Amino acid sequence: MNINLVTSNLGKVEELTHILEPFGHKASQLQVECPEIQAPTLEEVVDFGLDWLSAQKIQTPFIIDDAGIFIESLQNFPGVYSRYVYDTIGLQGVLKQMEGLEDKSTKFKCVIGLMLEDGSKHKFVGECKGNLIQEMRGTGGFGYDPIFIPDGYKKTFSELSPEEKNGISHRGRAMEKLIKFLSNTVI
Ligand code: ITT
Repeated sequence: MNINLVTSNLGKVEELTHILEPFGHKASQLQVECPEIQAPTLEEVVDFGLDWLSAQKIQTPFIIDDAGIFIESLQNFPGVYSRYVYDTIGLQGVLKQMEGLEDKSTKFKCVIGLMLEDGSKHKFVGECKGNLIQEMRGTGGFGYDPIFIPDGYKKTFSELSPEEKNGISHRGRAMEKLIKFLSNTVI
């Protein structure tokens, strides 16, 4: 199946393509200026995005991906504001907020939205728990990857190979559900 990936984030394009291609799906990036809504959950952002893009008659099937990092000792901040925080105070600013905080438990969450040719909308959710560290490590991945160590690992997402990250990440888990769904329901 040819699937459009509606995102401006090249890191996501790489990861999503890497996951889809072995299953025979061809992925292409589509950059569309989509209005950012303020909503309390990633799910609501994705619902809005699917409806808005569908109203623009974007070629189906397409996928959108909304993700964020939820830091427990900061009451799950930045969450839905992860992009804004990354673009403003950056990783250094986040690390500064974490100084002196003992509990660095954090999770990544990803919600993938899929719009099919028949107009049906589907959402797939994946999470990955772990801890922040107080410095940046590694060169791979993107976004918050250099400061996040997934549970059970000693390396940051940035130090893991793309295969290793996809195998355990929030996005990888959400995509596993999407792939299973596609193989069961679409010819
Ligand atoms: P699109 O909305 O165009 O898809 P975006 O970069 O705005 O791209 P998000 O709102 O989903 O994407 O991402 C929020 C922030 O979280 C942003 O700064 C991302 O770089 C970061 N992020 C998302 N997924 C990530 C991942 O797997 N690892 C590290 N950071 C991630």
